[in-house]
Amino acid sequence: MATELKNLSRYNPDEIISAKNYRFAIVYAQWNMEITQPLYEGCLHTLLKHEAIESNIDLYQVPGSFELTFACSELTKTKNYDAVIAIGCIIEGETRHFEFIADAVANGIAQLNSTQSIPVIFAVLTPSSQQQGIDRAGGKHGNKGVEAAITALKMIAFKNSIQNKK
Ligand code: DLZ
Repeated sequence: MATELKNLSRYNPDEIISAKNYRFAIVYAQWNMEITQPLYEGCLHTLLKHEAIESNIDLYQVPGSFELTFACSELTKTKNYDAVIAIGCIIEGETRHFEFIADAVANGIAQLNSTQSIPVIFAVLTPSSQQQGIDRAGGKHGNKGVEAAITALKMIAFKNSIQNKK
């Protein structure tokens, strides 16, 4: 799945619901912050651009991507958010640590999505190099944080559409 061929940072804003009535949590990992920070900023600016109210967006930090699952799990259980957005960047290293962390967080967040009813958006990059991460955090391949915000709004719209059919 080549992300360079599917850059969702470019989208039609008219097709996206207003974020005005919704509450968001953005959780980002402090590892590789030179990448997670612009991802978080892109995400935040996009929610605000779509009329989210600043006081309805809470920011949380965790040490590394591995901790994102715990944080998102707590946030879906204890707070009244409409969407939780998990941001991390795991850069491939010389050992298999990369695989363990990437698998754990992908599986952890997938499990949250199938066991509770708040969408948890997966904005965790797994680049082979720092440059690949930078390219996707406001660089030549867009900003995956922007895409995460749009995905959150699309999932809220999806949930609304199901509830309206009840
Ligand atoms: C330990 C570690 C390593 C080697 N690499 C990364 C990384 O590239 N990106 C990331 O977000 N976190 C990394 N971590 C930290 C783990 O996610 C976690 O914080 C520690 O293993 C402690 O549980």
